[in-house]
Amino acid sequence: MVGRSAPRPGARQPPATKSTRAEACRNITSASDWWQLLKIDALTLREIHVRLKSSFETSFGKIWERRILLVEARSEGLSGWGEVTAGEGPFYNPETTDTSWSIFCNFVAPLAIGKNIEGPGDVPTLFAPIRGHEMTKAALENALWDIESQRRGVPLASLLGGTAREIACGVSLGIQTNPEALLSIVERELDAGYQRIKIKIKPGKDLEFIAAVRKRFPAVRLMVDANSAYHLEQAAHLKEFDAYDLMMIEQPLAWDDIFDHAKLQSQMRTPICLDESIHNASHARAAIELGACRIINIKLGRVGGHSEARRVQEICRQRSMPVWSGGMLETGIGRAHNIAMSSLPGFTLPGDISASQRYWDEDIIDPEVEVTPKGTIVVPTIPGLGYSVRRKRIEQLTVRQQVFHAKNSGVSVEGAA
Ligand code: OSB
Ligand code: MG
Repeated sequence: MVGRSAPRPGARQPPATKSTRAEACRNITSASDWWQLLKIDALTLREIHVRLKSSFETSFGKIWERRILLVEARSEGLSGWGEVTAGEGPFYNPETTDTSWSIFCNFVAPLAIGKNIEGPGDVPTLFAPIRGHEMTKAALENALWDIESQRRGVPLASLLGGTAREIACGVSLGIQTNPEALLSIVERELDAGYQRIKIKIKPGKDLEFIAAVRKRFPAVRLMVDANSAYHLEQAAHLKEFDAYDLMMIEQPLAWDDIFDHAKLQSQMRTPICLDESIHNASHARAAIELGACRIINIKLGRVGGHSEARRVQEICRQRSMPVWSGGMLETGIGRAHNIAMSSLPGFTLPGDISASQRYWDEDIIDPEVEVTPKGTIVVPTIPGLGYSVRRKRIEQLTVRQQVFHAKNSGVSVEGAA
């Protein structure tokens, strides 16, 4: 499906009558209905404000209040949801909540609204003229995958090619003031069942913390994430990490580098995992062929949506490179998409996908994401995202929204602050 062009003029059109949700599902399930196009009738972009239960500190900053954009797409009575995973500032990657709002309203929505496409696999081609802005494009593409799985009456995970019934979960722990504070959090998360611990590090807050966790928990599956806080000149220091039996060090060098990571990997025993530098399947191929990493973190937003995420995992699987799903402090909508993606065959390592209650007092989906005592999430088996979206709660949290309607001639836009 990936890479197909937009529908040709004269292609058969979907029925003119407005289907109910049940009819829409029925209409598409028979094999003879393969031609039924996915019609993008309306889009709503919302900004919600939500407060994390506790602050989260990385090498690039500390966050407590989140400003998150949600995309709702509508097609013939069905509604699908996606989440923009950009941060509030351009410190993880160049996208932010505000750049995303602007790019979505000015470029992404106008390209998509009113279009009839064969399926969400056509979206990368549709958005190809827009360079970068992967997280913004991903939110809409993923919303359409949600709709497509409802149209076909299959769970999103199966539609994507996922086979796992449960996915393995780890936690990502922010930088703490001292090793003792970190140890008590690690203990709590291991008691909750999580299968691996990731700790955020930066120069001055690394070896002492790693050594303390390793000493107290000799057998724990442990990894670190530097979020680009080091330079190749610090290779001798980074090599000291080899003494602690880490599963991997995530993105030690620059956010846009692959080449220096290859130089560093050739000097280190600890596997390097790339996060920030991998935006698409071709970056993944370059990183693998250069020997820049031994593991890849796939973030659905960072690579532009489910289509590209599948291509990245496929390239990695062919080359026996393990992958896992990263997280971006998402609400339940982004989390549900990450769960579906993680059911794909290449995802052999525990991801940064943990329970809603670790982040939020109250999530925006029902049921909330829960983790079993053995540190897994059960992949939903109902059509769509597998969780219902709590529209009332979202409305309460919304600070601005913009609605785009397909009209016979062009687009109509309706905004509300
Ligand atoms: O590098 O994985 C990262 C959060 C924000 C930005 C970057 C990262 C992270 C996390 C959190 O590690 C993962 C999560 O629990 O969602
Ligand atoms: Mg990371």
